[in-house]
Amino acid sequence: RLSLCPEHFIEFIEKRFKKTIHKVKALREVNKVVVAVSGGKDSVTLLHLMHKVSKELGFKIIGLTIDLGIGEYSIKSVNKAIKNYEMLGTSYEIVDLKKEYGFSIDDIARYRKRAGIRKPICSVCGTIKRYIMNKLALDIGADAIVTGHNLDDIVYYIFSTLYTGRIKDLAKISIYTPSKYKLVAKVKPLAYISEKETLLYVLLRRLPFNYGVCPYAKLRTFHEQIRKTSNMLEEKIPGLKITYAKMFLEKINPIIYSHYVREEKLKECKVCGMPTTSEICGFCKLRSAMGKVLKND
Ligand code: Q46
Ligand code: ZN
Repeated sequence: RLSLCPEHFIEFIEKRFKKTIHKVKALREVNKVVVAVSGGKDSVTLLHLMHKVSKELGFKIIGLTIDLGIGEYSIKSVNKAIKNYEMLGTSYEIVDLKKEYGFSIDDIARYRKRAGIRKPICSVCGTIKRYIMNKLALDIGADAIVTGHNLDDIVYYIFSTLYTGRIKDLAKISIYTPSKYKLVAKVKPLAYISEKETLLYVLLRRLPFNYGVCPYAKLRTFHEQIRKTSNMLEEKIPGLKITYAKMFLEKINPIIYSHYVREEKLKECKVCGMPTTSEICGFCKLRSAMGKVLKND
């Protein structure tokens, strides 16, 4: 409900960001942190805020951008991410999915059915991103990975897991996931900052970002409906989204987590050595299925 001038809005966002980090005690005693940067408004905001916090708390950040191979959208996203790294003088890694692993997200969209992949594109894309983030963090010995999930994403996860009755997934929603056997800790420091606020932040600070939308995002119709509905409610009841997310993450989640989540035993994937609950990890299965289809094409 605040009316702020540009300067105080920027200050307000920075304060909220730091407050979240201190609250979840996530970035204490870390030396190296991977910042996942797609080049969109959320991750560009994340990078600039993390850059500031890393100087104050004394740790090193390494940007990670994955070139997913989604036509023009990926070209623009990677370029914007690099512009921001160079602006800040941050070290970074670009992982080209096609060059590194032989397939792109566009290949998945085209050959998904032939490869026997039943999951929606965005769900496959999520698996790929999580795998690459964790692999890089392990390879360089990072203590944590921070991602640009914002308040709207958190509200959506809560709503969709509740709606579909995925209680374990609901219980796992959190701002901070500690590390366990070869899975590097994950932090979502933008959890209490909305997408409208990250957009304002990058615009007011005149930061380069890709304002385009991934062409596959339109396939997420349920996601879009929830987004529209929660924004409509927010207009009528300002502050609803943040109250909803805070109540869930801070009051309800700790109770249901201890009740529903049992520690799964992780082991090394027989192909790549990364952590998995089965013999071969989801990423290797996907890579092998895509490899076969692309070889025969
Ligand atoms: S990049 Fe990947 Fe998103 Fe595009 S394919 Fe879906 S998940 S929409 S954040
Ligand atoms: Zn594997």
